Amino acid sequence: MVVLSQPTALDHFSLIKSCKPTSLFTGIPVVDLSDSDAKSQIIRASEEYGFFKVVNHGVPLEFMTTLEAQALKFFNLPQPEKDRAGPADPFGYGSKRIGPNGDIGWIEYILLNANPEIISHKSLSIFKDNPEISRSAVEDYVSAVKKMSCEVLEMMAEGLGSDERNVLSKLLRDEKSDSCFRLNYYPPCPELQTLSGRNLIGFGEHTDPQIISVLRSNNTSSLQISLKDGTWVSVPPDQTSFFINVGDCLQVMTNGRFKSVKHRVLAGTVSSRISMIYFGGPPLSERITPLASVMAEGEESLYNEFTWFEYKKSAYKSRLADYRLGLFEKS
Ligand code: GA4
Repeated sequence: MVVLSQPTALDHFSLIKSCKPTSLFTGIPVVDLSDSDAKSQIIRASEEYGFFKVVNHGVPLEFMTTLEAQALKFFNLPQPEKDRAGPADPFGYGSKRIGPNGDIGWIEYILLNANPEIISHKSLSIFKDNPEISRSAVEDYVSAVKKMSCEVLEMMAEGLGSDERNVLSKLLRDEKSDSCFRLNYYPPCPELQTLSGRNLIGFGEHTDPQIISVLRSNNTSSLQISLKDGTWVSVPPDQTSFFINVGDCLQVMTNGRFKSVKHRVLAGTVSSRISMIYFGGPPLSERITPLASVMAEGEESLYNEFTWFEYKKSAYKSRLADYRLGLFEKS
């Protein structure tokens, strides 16, 4: 039996050998969205890291701080009150269990469908039953972040030589876009101090299945990304900026030119981490194939064609750390 109710028993959680958590990586590319050269910076960063930070992004700081404060109020509620918003299936409140296949992390979260019609729907129980988090704060935040994500995708499309500037952004703007939004809370784990030389996993290593993910966190440095050579590095936090991840679909749409970035979050000993992530995905029926503009003459797709529905179905059968694109690679 899996014992999840004893936070002191860390036996069921993943522990990894410490990897110099204090050394922050100084090489994360920073893209100033107001810079005339932003699109080539985005392309370079997506090729080299599949990850970059954006500044001058235009999302009001107030949207971030308001939602963070509300999320903290919710996560600080007594457990039985939070449990009423769960279990996540996949949407709703979740604690420790990530996905349907046995992945466990030192985390609590709320997962929502990011479709504006669904968020605004009167019957959505999360806002009815949990007044700590207001519908308007989520709407303001998600719509501003989605707008900025579309701008980034438009710069990307231009940088990739597409003459259709909205070839990527239209997938997020589509009313049937299958995007989601996640509030993650990583409680501090004081018992960690006794785990000399080891770290507790908050959210295990994985790549994001969608096109693009846009993350904002508080001032904690527990997010790590894996570099091309496989080394894990810690991302210096910046609570006024956003971090962008290339997702699996974008890897396919660039025929492997951009790599979807492997990342993970470690648990902290004293401070709690809070992050908010918008996952921009295409409509379920969308066929995911390389963009014409990325293909050299005679170049073939590295992947068998699939729809987002097929990919998502297969993702939900996988474990978090699996290389999900492997099943779709041409042999
Ligand atoms: C990773 C990215 C997003 O958080 C997410 C996750 C989803 C979930 O938590 O329900 C998944 C995970 C994520 C990938 C593989 C499957 C599905 C948990 C899991 C084990 C919401 C998503 O879209 O894919």
